[in-house]
Amino acid sequence: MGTTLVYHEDMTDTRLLWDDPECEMECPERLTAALTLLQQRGLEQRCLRLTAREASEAEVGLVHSPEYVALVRRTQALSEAELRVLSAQYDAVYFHPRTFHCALLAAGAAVQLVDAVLTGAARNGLALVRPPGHHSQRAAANGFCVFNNVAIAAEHAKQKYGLHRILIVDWDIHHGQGIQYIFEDDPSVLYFSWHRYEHGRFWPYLRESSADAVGQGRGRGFTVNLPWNQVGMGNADYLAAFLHVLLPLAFEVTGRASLPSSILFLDTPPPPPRLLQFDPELVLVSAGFDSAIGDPEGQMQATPECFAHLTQLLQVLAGGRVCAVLEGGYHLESLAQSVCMTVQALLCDPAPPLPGPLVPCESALESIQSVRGAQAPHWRSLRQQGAATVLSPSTCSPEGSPPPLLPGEPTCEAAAVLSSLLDWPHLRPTPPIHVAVTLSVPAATLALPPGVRPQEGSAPREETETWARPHESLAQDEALHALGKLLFLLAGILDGQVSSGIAATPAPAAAAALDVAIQRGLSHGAQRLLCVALGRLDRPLDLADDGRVLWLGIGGEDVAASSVLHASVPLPGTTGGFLSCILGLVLPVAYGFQPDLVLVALGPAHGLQARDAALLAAMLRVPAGGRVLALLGEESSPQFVRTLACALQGEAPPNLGPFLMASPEEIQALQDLRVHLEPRWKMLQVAGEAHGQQRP
Ligand code: Q9C
Ligand code: ZN
Repeated sequence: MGTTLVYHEDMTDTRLLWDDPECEMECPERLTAALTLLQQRGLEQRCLRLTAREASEAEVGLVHSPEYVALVRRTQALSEAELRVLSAQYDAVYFHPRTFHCALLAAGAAVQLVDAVLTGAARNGLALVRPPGHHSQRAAANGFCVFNNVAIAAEHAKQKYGLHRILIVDWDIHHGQGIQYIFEDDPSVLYFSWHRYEHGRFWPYLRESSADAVGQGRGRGFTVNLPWNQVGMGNADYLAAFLHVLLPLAFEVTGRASLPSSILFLDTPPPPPRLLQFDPELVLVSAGFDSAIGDPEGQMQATPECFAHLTQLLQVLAGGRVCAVLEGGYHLESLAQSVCMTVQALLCDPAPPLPGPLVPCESALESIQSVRGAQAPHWRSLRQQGAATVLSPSTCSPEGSPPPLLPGEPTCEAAAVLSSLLDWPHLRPTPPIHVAVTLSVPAATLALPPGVRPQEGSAPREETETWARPHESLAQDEALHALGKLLFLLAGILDGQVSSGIAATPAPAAAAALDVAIQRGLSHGAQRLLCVALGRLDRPLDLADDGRVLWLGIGGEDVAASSVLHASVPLPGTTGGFLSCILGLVLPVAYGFQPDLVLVALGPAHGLQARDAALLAAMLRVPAGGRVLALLGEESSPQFVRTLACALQGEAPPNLGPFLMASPEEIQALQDLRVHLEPRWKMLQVAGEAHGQQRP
C-alpha cells in the first residue's frame, strides 16, 4: 500500500486575465514547480499516479448551494469584462473561463484521494490542485478558493464510508474560515487551523479566527484556532503547536460530558453523559505552504523539512490514513521543496533534521497558551495539565473595523537566509535498509513485513569481546553472540546503511548491552545520543556528563535522580498518562536535543504492551530522523517484535485501545519534571513567560 498522487494538468489552465496585485500570486506555475521538483527528486515515480476527474454535481452539492454551483458553471461562458465584474463581488477571487472545470477537478481530486485511501488502494496521498479550497463557503468564493475541496472530501468520507471522526489539519497560513463555517456545529469533524492573525490585523480580518472560537452547539470544542500574532514563526513554533495543542486533542478519546440544558432543572435526574470521543478515522490536511519560509503572504520562517516532521507526526493517527490537499503556497521554490518534503514523509522516508536550535518564541507560546485555555473546558487532557489559564484578551481581535495591514517586505537578510536554507541537497541519503532485526529465532517465525530485514551479520569476535570485557553479564556465549549482532547493527545505522533496528539481548545482559551501545555510539562519532530507558535499567554510573548523552528513564527506580541530562518518571499506568509522557516530555526533549541516534531500551519489567512500544517508537522516529535502535529482551514475543518493527518502518501504530485518563499522580510527576527541565529544554513550554502559571 503506497502513496497516491492525484493530479491533472488541466488544473494549470485557470489564471488571472487582468492586473490585480492581490491575486496574481495564485498562478499556474505553482503546480508545475511542485510537480517538476517531485519528478526531479524521483518522488513522483514512487507514487501511485491518479489522474484527477471532475467532481460530480452531487459531490460539490455536499457543501455548496445549487445556486452557487450554477453561478460558477455560468462563468464558463462569460467575457473577460463580465468575469472581472463577477470576481469583484468576492474578496480576493478571480474567475477564468476554465475556473469551473479546474475547480471541479480540484474537488474531484480530493474525493478520489479519500476514495483511494478509504478503499485501501493506497495508504495515504497528496492531491496537487488549483484553485485552492479552504476559504470557499456554501455560497461564496473567497481568497482564491472556489469549491471547498477538503470540506467536500470530508463530507464524502462521512456519507459514503460512514466515518464519524475526521480530523482536518489546516497548516496553510490563512484561516480556512470556509471549513470552519461548514463544520462549526459538527462534532464529527475536528477542524484545527493555525493562521497569521496579528491580533485581527491580517486578512481575512475575522473575529472568529481567534482562539476563543471553539465551535457551536454540539460542535463545541471541535473547532481549534491557533492564531499567530507575529510573523516569523518557525519550526519550533509549529512543532510546539502540534505537540502541545493538536496531538493531545487528536489522541484524546474521552468521556467528555456534554450537559444538555435539562440539567438545569434540578429535579430531573441528569441523563448519562454523552460520550464524545476523538481518535480520528481519517486525517485530511489543508496543505497550504504559504506557512513556509519565503512566502510573501505568510512571512513565516518554517523550513521545508518542517513539513516532513508535521506529516510524519500526523501519520501516527488514524492508522496512517493521511490525505493532503494543496491549498496556498506562493513562493515557488519554497512551495516545491515543501511539497517534496510532504510526499517524502508520506512515502515513509525518514524526516531530515531541522536546522537550528528549536526554541519557540514568546509570542507563539502566548498563542499556544491561549488556545489551550480556550479549549480546556472541552478537552480533559488540557484541563489536567493545569494549563487552563484565562484567555489573554490580547489575542482577541479588536472591536470594529480592522486597522490597516502593515506592509512587511522581506528584507535582504531574510532572502539570504532563505536561499541558504533552500540550498539543496543538505540531506543524508535514505539508507537502503529501513529496519533490521537481529534474531534469536528463525526469521519465518516472525513473519516480518517487507522492508524489515533479518540481520545475520555480527561484529568481529575480538571486537565484541573487547567491548564485553568490563561486563560480567556479557561473559556468557549467548550474551556475547547477541552483543556481536547489536554492534554490527549499530554500526550499520551510524554508517547510514540501515535506518533503524531492533536488537535482542538476554534479559540479564540488558543493562550492560545498553551501556556498550552508548559507548560504541559515542566512539563511532555520535554527537548527541538520546537514550530512552524503560523499566529497570539504571543509567550507567560512568557516563560522561559532557552533554553528548541524554538519559530519559521511564519506570525505573532512580525516580529522584534528575539533571537536565538525566531525568526519570514512573511508568504511567494509563493511556492518557502514557500519551502525556510522550507528547509532553519525551518528544519535546527529543526535539530540543536533536539527537543523531536514539536508543530505546526495554529493560526488565518495562511494562509496555506492543502497542505502547510501537507508539513510542513511531513518534521518536520523527525527531530521530529514523535513526532509532530498539534494544529488547530475547523473551519478547514475535508479535511484539513485529509490531515494533512496523512502527519503526513508519507504519501507524495500532490503536491504544480503551482510553483511560491519566491519574492525578501521573500528571503531577510529569509536571514536576517538566518544571525542572523547562529552563534547558524550551520545547517543553506550553505558556508564555509573562502570563505563565505560577511555579510551585
Ligand atoms: N496581503 C490561500 O492561501 N489576500 N488564499 C490577502 C493580504 C488573499 C489566500 C491579502 C489571500 C488568499 C488559499
Ligand atoms: Zn493561504
